[in-house]
Amino acid sequence: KPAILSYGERARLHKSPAAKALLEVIERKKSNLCVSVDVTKQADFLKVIDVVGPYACLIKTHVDIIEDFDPSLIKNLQDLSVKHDFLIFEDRKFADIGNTVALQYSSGVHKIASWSHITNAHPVPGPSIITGLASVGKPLGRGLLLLAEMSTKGSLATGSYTEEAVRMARAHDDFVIGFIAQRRMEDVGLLENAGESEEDFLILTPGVGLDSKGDSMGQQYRTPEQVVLESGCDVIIVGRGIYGKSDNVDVQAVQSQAERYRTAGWEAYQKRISH
Ligand code: 5FU
Repeated sequence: KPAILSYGERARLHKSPAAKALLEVIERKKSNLCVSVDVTKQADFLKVIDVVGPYACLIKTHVDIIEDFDPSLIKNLQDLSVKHDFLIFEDRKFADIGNTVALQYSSGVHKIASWSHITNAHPVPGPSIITGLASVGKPLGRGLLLLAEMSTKGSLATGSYTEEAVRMARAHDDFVIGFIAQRRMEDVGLLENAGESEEDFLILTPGVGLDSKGDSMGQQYRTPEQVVLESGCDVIIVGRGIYGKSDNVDVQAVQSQAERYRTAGWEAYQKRISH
């Protein structure tokens, strides 16, 4: 069995500028940790990002939950992304017809395509959602993730839905760089060793926690070891496990949790590639 390629080797082989950039940051910072910063005030948002930035390859946002949003937030976010060397992923979960998602991606208050290196979409409308988003994002060198699975109890994204998501991605691999999923999905034909063929989709995985199994609203957590080593995923996405309670940001605690998850994710990856 050939050795599993490192992030750095995959970065060299990858054709997508967005995927290549992400794989390069992962290798450079030795971090496969994406921090999800789901807080509602600009000041807290920027404070958490400044603290976790050194430990993260990617910062995931839900920009529409910021109550006091104004365009300066984007400039500050971009400055932090340069200062700490991370990419930005707006978790927008587009789900409409091509024409509408193209407008939602390019326009409105948030102008997501202008600052978010990576975004995501539900495959539910069919392939036209990808072509709609690609019409905006591809010329900018952006990358798209399809939601092939979700972390929540009772998710409908299973079985043939997941398979179709993979098929849609393959047909549009000039813009789709990977999936939000819970595992490598070898049963639907993704190679265990991404990068071994021409095809190399990234698997980014939410629902990661070291101290809790879930929340009261259907979220389910697994550990970095389960996600990266046992399930073959590439990037762990961690929110509340790191920033804790959003109404009271404890800088010291946030920093030590970011460090802890970064170490756990990287150790799981090192075990995976040495197998
Ligand atoms: F696609 C998904 C999914 O299947 N599960 C998720 O939890 C996305 N998420 C996001 O990851 C969700 O919207 C949150 O922003 C984040 C998980 O946050 P947590 O605080 O780690 O539970």
